This record gives sequence, structure tokens and C-alpha cells, in this order.
Amino acid sequence: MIATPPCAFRTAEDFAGLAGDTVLGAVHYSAQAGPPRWEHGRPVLPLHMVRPGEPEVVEVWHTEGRPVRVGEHRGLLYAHDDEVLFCAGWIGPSVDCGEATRRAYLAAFDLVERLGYRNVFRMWNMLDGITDLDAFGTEVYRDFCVGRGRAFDERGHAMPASTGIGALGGGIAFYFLAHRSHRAVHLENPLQVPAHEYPAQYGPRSPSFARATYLAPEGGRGSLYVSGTASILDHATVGVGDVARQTQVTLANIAALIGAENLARHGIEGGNALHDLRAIKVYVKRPEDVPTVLRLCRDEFSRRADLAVFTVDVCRPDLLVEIEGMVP
Ligand code: 3EB
Repeated sequence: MIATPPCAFRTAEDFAGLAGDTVLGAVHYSAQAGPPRWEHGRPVLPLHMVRPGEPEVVEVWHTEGRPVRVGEHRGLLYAHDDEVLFCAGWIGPSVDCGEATRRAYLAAFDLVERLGYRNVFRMWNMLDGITDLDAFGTEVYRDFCVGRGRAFDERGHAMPASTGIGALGGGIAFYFLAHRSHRAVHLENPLQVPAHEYPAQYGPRSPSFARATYLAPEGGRGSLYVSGTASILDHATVGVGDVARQTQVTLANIAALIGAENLARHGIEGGNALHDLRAIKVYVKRPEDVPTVLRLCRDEFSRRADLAVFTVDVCRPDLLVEIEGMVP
């Protein structure tokens, strides 16, 4: 039995040719967004995060051969294999995205309760126009945080590792992973204020996520899921206007988060370095900054890691880069 569902980044052609029974679910980064759909009998979430000329990527979450069951719950499409649940939802463009987010998250919490996958260990949220003003004159991300925060409060659910990032179209989409039996240990970063304690200057409701989540099997080594991480120290953006500095601060934040000292602080043995990261996603706000960001990343990351780059907005107007990954 393995502790974690393996994740691989594939081309659209490779995904089309995959045997469906090795797949739990997938996320298709392309030029079109919409609700999750069935492909190979599995939930696939289409995201508009690829510009003309950039390659499409399919992020595939695999299963280890146990039978997979699938279903639909209030617009959420899901698949589970008795250990891991993959679930995708689409909020779409809406006037009140906060309330729509609250409802979608409540449906997600209903689902994990009902199916018995209570250990939610990783969530992703992709928001079109993330820093634009919505119908209420509030930034979309801030309204999103209000709705998401209400859902967490109402269900009293622990906050897992997460990503909140821009998209090029399609309203709000999200997906998450949950485990039936493995405990989820949520980590904070000593270099950063917990996101749920950000002061009010960043919005009426602080974001509901942990900096990382460690998924712990009964015995042996677990796997570590690193949230979208940016150039934030304490709660402040550092390196405003300087993409190289922002990339360095972001990498240092991740290194501190996954290193032995911080794991020990959370009662976890071992320690990881940047070259242990896999399934890395790098989000860069300005396309012209991609070479600079990638040069700094390639010095630190393993050549064996799958790495995808998306040129999308980040949740604060002054953030130029955000990076995430996992240690299997
Ligand atoms: C930050 O540290 C950068 O709202 O789910 C990173 C990861 C960020 C997750 C989220 C937001 C989220 O605040 C932004």
C-alpha cells in the first residue's frame, strides 16, 4: 500500500491514450474552462490557464489498482478508491462569488462526511480576474475568502494546504484530495504569519489554508503537500517589483517550511529540501519574467521533477510569482 496518490504531468495526447483504470482524476490546463466532465469514466476539470502558444498540461492523479468508484454530488464530480478521494467543482462566473463559493465548499464538506473521506489534505482554487473588482466593488479573491471562510466555520473543518491563484477565464474552479484513513497534519511556516491570521488590510476575511499538509500513514513515512507559496514574510509582500528577489524569498519560504526543523516543530520526523519536491507548479504573473523565474528554480529543483509553468495573476496585485509542489 502506498501512502499517496502518484501525480504526473502529461501532454493532452498522452492523457487521451492512457488506460482509464490507472486514473483517479485529472486537471486539464488548456485555453478553455468549464464544469468538470467525465473522460475515461473519470472526473476531469478543464481550466483556462494556458495562453496561445503555451503547451497544454494534464495533471493526472493515479490510483494504485484498487477499484475506483465515481459519482456526482450537487455539481461536484468525484472518484475514490477506498483510500483517496479526488473531487472537482466549478463555481463559474457569478455575481455573488462569495456566496457561490460558500455553497460549493459546503457541498464539498457534505461529500467528504458522507463518503467518509474526512482527512482533506490538499485543495486548489483557480479564480478568473482574481484581483479584479466584483459587483460589490471588492476584489474577487477577498469575496472568495469570505465565502470559503464561512463554509469552514459552519462545518468546523480543519484548514488544509491550498492554492489560490488566477485563471484566464471561467469564473472560479476548484478541486481537492481527501484521505479515508491517513491523518492530515497541517503545517505553518515560522517565516510567515498563518494565513488565517492575516491582518484586516488584506481583506475582511483571512484566507482559510495551512502552509502545508503532511499526510501520515499508520506507520512509515508520509507525504508532504506544499501550498501555493509566495514572497511573503510575516504577512507582508517583499521584493515588490523585483521578480528575482520574489522568487528567492519564495524558494527560501518553501525550504524553511519543508526542512527538518519545521517538521520537528509539528512532531514529524525527517526533513526535506527543495530538490525533493515533485509535481511542481510555478505561477508567474508577467510572461516576460518566466525565464528569470525558471533559471532560479532550475538551480534548486531536481531535473526529475515534473514542472509546469502558468502565466496567471496571483492573489495580491504586488505578487509576481507563486510556487507549489509535493514531497511524495
Ligand atoms: C499567500 O501566501 C499567497 O487562498 O487558498 C497561497 C496559497 C495563497 C493558498 C488560498 C492563497 C491561497 O497568501 C496566496
